[in-house]
Amino acid sequence: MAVDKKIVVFVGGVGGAKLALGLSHVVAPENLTLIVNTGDDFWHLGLKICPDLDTVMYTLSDVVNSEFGWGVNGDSIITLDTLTQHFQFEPWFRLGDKDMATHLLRTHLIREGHTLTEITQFLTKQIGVKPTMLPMCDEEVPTSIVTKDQGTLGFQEYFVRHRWQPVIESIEYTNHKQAKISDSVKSAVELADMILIAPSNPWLSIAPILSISDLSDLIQSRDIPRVLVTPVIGGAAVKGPTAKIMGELGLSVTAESVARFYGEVINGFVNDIENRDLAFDHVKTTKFNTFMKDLDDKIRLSESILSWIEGWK
Ligand code: FO1
Repeated sequence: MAVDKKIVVFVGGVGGAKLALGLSHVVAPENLTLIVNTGDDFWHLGLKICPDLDTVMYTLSDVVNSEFGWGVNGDSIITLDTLTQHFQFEPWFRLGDKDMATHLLRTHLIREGHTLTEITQFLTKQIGVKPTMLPMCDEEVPTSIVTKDQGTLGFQEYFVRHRWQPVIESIEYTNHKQAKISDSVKSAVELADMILIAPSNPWLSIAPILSISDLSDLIQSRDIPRVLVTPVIGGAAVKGPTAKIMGELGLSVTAESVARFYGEVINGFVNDIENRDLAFDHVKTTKFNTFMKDLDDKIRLSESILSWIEGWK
């Protein structure tokens, strides 16, 4: 399938990376731009860690750890084990030895004064990712989780250290009003023929992107297909805490709740065959099997979405 439209995809971590991989097999690289969440980024052991950027980068360069969905395939943890054995330091965030190379180089380049956009383009091209990958912005805009029982936690403390078990009261996106849309993100959105929102967690992965200064307005100003792929299938999320968070935020775990959350940002919705139909006037909908367990599923879903959008009048 030859797709000659310019496609921008907003994407978070593991779930979104699956669709990004499928699209990368059916869209020419010069026509595909992935704008990735950096609200999960943090500094750990002196290193700048960008989990979602790395998850997408490793997935598209075919080195991702397929069991976890993040990290590098066949990685060891000799450095972390040494921290424990020699210094009784118990790391709670698993950084593999091969993965560490990415964090070392990125941190070095940041200290040299390069922007995250420049660094991401350098790392992705070096490792062999063909589509353009952009961080949502160059500034740090860390997501914090206000919990009922543990106070306010940094994103990775909530997600990894506490295994997303604390009950969420609210989610805070910090510094997002001061952060600017980078020139690269702005021109990608302005030139796009269609925008897709990957089936990533709406509150933890996509909302941080949309919270950046005027990005949400810019997206809505584009009279093009702006299509969400459901992250909810049959009343559950495929992986991770989406369903749990929806319950804690007082929402029913349905595709409809997710579509409502995005409001006017979307005008198209790819629902799953297991979900109830949506009835929204301003949103065109279709239904596919959106569960992606292998590469064929990812390619098939990508092709189905793009052919459906091609048929829009
Ligand atoms: N997720 C975990 O559940 N445990 C980890 O120890 C962990 C380490 C890790 C290291 C590098 C990286 O790029 C990702 C890592 N992740 C880990 C995944 C990541 O924290 C989350 O999946 C995302 O932030 C949510 O999208």
